[in-house]
Amino acid sequence: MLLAGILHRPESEDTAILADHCVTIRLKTALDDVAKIEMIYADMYLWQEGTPMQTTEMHRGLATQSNQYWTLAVTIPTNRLIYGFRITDKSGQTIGYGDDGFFDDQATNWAVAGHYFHLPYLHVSDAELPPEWVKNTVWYQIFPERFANGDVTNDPANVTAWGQGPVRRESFYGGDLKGVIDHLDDLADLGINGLYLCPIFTSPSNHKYDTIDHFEIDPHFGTKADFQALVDGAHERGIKVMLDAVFNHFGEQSPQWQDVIKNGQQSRFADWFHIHGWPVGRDPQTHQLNYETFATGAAMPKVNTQNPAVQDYLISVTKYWVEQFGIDAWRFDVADEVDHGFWRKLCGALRAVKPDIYLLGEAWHSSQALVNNGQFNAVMNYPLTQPIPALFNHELSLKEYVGKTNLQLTQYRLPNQQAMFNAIDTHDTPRLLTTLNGDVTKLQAALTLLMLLPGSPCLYYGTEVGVAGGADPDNRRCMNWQPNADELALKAFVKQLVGFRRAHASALASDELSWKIEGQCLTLNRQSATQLISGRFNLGTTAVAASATPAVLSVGVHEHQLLAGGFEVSIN
Ligand code: ARE
Ligand code: CA
Repeated sequence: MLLAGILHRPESEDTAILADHCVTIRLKTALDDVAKIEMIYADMYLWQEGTPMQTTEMHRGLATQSNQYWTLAVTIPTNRLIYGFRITDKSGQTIGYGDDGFFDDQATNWAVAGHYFHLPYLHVSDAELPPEWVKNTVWYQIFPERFANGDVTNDPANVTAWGQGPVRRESFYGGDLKGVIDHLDDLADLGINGLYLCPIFTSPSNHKYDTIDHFEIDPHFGTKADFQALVDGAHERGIKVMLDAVFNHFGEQSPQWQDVIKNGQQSRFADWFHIHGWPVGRDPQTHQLNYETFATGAAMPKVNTQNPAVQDYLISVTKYWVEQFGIDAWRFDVADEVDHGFWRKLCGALRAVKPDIYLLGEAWHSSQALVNNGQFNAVMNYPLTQPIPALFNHELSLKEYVGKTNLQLTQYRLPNQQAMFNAIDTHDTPRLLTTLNGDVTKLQAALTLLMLLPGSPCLYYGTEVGVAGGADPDNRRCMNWQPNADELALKAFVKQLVGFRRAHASALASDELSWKIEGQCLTLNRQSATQLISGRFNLGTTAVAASATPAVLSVGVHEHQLLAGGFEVSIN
């Protein structure tokens, strides 16, 4: 038995409280090594008084390229659990595995309390369950400067005509909040029920990640009255609203930073930033900045979020937009470069005013330390979504894709997995259509796979009408408000797909997920208590027989054949 491949850690992602009295236990072994695992468990006090241990066989769960996961959901009437694992490998060797490591699988050994892992008491509050509504949400991300210009009177000077390229770093096109309000019916018609707006607070740039005033709407975007109308209009249509907060840094034109420049060490904001020398600026010899920033430019001075005055200020900002305008969620920019202590205070303060708020951190990598632990419900789940275009571009084999995806699906507990923000493309990445070299069928397939995976999927504005674009800033082209017939057909498909996802949101949130690779056909099965949803993708170069069950959604199915590049979704 490959003991080195075996691992379980209590109160980690390996134990997920799903509800009161209900916990899922997970264990990892080496791939293709183990034949069977039984979990042996009890309430410690009842066991000490003579109640026998229970033994239940674990289920074979997801497999990565190197490991097999095994899971078991158990109901614990007393909420107290001690447990160990009896592991049998393919050669028939059996061992015990518990809190003090591996031991001989003899009845006497199992009578030693020290051999058991302990979950001394399950508190459902410790599960930090994300708000229920998130797993039923299909998001739509808007970069406000480029979505729609609803009010030309608030346009910045020298706007470029709508849709005229190329998009430059400094371009302005005049998009605003009124433009979003004007199209709420279109968005509701598309079927989305969450809106994620990139920053809208006062800032000199078109992207507004360099905030000047966190308490004001940028005048080129509109007024607070406009914003209230946007939130109310969205809510009337059942659409939640998420704003983007940039707390890792301020814009260099913020009054706080300007005060530091003006008053130096005497500034009351001197401790609001990470400054290592005076006067602030570049060292005349080395040309290095003597203060910390976002990335390496000078324009975004990094904020000292360990300073209690800064904490109070930023917390008041987030509460203001929740309490005054009723927003439903916050996305926190560069969350991974801000201290956990501050996030805990901020998230706690927000949950105190709105218990079902969705709090999302921006991080591009495995972020267990940011999820729960008093912090975010989820992170931006790029590690799960980025292999999707790679699959359809044949940059990953089917097996590699499945291994990578399963690895990501094991990174967080199921309730967080269901709340992960699954965007394939955003304002920070090339657009999906461009990554897929303009292939609309691949785009449809990629979006379908996204919608079949656990998590809260997001569409980047314009995806539904064929907006293309390379890396930033080309990925921020103007919304296409004059779609041609092909683009309208794509929009109709996306609408159907979003409708399908929303109709089956609870089945698609389950953790019963399995893959089947047959030649160049990849099938993703999502099994719920009542139905089996299957998505089958033909990544090969020849047609194969279509599934016997009529597809509820398909592209490239013709005369009972699933054509090369085609896909079908069926329900049994
Ligand atoms: C742009 C260009 C820069 C250029 C700069 C100067 O991208 O190359 O030097 O302009 O004009 C905002 C704007 C950007 C702007 C940036 C700086 O939207 O257009 O950059 O400000 O002025 C990493 C971070 C992640 C960050 C991305 C962009 O970890 O937090 O980089 N994302 C957020 C927002 C951005 C925003 C900022 C942060 C700053 O979503 O829109 O930028 O507020 C890997 C790594 C990631 C890395 C990712 C992308 O996969 O794992 O950590 O993300 O690549 O680089
Ligand atoms: Ca405008």
